[in-house]
Amino acid sequence: MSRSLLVLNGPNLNLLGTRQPQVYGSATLRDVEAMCRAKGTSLGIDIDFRQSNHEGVLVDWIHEARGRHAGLVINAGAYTHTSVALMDAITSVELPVAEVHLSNIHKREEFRHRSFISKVAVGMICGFGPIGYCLGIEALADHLGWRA
Ligand code: CA2
Repeated sequence: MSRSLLVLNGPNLNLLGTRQPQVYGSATLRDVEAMCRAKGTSLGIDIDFRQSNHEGVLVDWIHEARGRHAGLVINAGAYTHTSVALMDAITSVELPVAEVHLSNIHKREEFRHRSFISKVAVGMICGFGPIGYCLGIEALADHLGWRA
C-alpha cells in the first residue's frame, strides 16, 4: 500500500473561517488543507483532502478509500454524533481511522459528547484546532509503522 491518507471533512466545515471564529478559529478549510499537505510532504505521505455536506457522499468516499489509501483522518462534523452509516462504512473498509475535531467536544453540549466515529477509530484528537489534523496524520503514520 502506498503512503497515502484520505482526510475527510463533513458538513458545514466548508464554512470554516467565515463564521463562529470563537468556536472554530479563523483558519479556512483551505488553510487546513495546506497544513495537512505540508505535514504530508514532510512525512512523505500523499494527502487526498475532501469535504462534503452529504452523508452518502462521505460513505461512498470511505468505500472508495479501500485499496487506494492506507488510512483515514476524519472530522465528520455533526455526523460524528448521529451517523451509524459512517461508523458502518469505516468498519466495512477495515482501514485505521484518526478522528479529529477542532473544538473540545466534551466541553460543549451533551449531544456532542457521543461519537459513533470513536467506536471504530484508533484514536481521537479534539480541542487543538487545525493542528489536530496534523497530529492525526502523524499518529496514523506511526500506527501504520511508517517512518519519515
Ligand atoms: O469541533 C469540530 O471539529 C466539530 O466536528 C465541528 C462540527 C460540530 O458539529 C461537531 O460537534 C464538532 C461543526 C462544523 C461546523 O463548522 C462551522 C464552521 C464555521 C461556521 C459554522 C460551522
